Amino acid sequence: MNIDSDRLWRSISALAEVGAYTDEATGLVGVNRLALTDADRDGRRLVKKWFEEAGLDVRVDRIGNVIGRRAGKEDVAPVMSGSHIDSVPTGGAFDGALGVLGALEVVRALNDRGLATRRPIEIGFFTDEEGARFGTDMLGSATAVGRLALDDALALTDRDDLTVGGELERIGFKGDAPERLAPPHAYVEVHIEQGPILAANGRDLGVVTGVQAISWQEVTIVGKSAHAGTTPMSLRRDAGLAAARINLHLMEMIQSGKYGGDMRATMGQIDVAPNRVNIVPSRVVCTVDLRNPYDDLMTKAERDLAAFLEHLAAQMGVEITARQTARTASVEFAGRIVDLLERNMTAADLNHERILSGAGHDAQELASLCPTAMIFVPGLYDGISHNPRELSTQEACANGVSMLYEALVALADEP
Ligand code: HGY
Ligand code: MN
Ligand code: MN
Repeated sequence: MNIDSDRLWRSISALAEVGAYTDEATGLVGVNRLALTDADRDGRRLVKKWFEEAGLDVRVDRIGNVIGRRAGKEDVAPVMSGSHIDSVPTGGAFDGALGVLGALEVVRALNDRGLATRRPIEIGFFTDEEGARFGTDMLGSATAVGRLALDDALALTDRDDLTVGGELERIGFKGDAPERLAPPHAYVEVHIEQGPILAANGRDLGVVTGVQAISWQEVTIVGKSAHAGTTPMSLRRDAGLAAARINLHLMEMIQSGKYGGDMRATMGQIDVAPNRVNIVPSRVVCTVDLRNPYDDLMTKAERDLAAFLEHLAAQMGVEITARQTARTASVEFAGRIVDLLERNMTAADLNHERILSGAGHDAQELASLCPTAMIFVPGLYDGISHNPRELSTQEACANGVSMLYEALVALADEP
């Protein structure tokens, strides 16, 4: 095999210890490296050290992305790979980490062989891909490609009103390298699938053709706190009930089929105030995460939801405001990179299929700069992710990273 499977697995296991926690419900050990926390800082330090030990010229940019450069024979546009090492609070060892450590393993394998490539190879991890703390996903990579303005990104705040800029400063990763990337020659990312398809179809790997549209909204509902015992139902302005009706309406929208058969909706965050047993809730801040492979159906769903919120506010006598916190259209990856990955997997006798990504990834941002595609590695337990049960096998990860090696080396020798 062109990479060292044991070394890859050791790196994945070592990084998984940073931010490790025992999940109360299951007793499983998961990963909590929420963006720009001390755990993320420790993970960043570890991986940056590994980058330096691999002889890379490492830079930290102004949004905290960390990129390592392996010089090529010629100083031309690099081939790039990477992902993220921040996690959701209930994460696993593979989401993001596999892409960063897989890219590092490719560099380490090239170093073992003393193999020089025509083009430089750059590998890295992008800041706050998850968006679970500061509210918008792919923060670092979106800033690197210019979809988000640096100052807006630095000013984003978490629930405690701490800013991205302040937290980058605090953990020592507010770099001064320019964050805007010059277009790489190509970008390839390996990632765990985070879904059930590849394992169900008995595939070794997936060739990712693109990413579905993503829409995140923060919905604020303002009603009136009142006594739970004395206040007649007809006099209530119950923000908690309004949130429940919105959540139910999301399910009814899905079941209507009007937005296609693949739309997904999630109310992942529900903060209720005053949050006491005998007080009618006066205020709820909740989130709506919509996903749809089709942009037109996503736009239709957003529009219909906005109309429902207006109707519900009038009907229940509450105020409802919605703030868009993330919005990316569907992205189609480059056919020539998809074809290259498929050819390599066929040559390696690895059973594969084309797959659309249900999750967002840094690759979808890089796709606006250069020819881009992804390799998916199947997960176990229906590919569960954003859950400490997230798991893949050493063999599957090695297969994915081996195909990453083939792709990066081929692309790095292109004229
Ligand atoms: O939400 C997503 O799709 C990704 O995990 N950030
Ligand atoms: Mn990820
Ligand atoms: Mn994730």
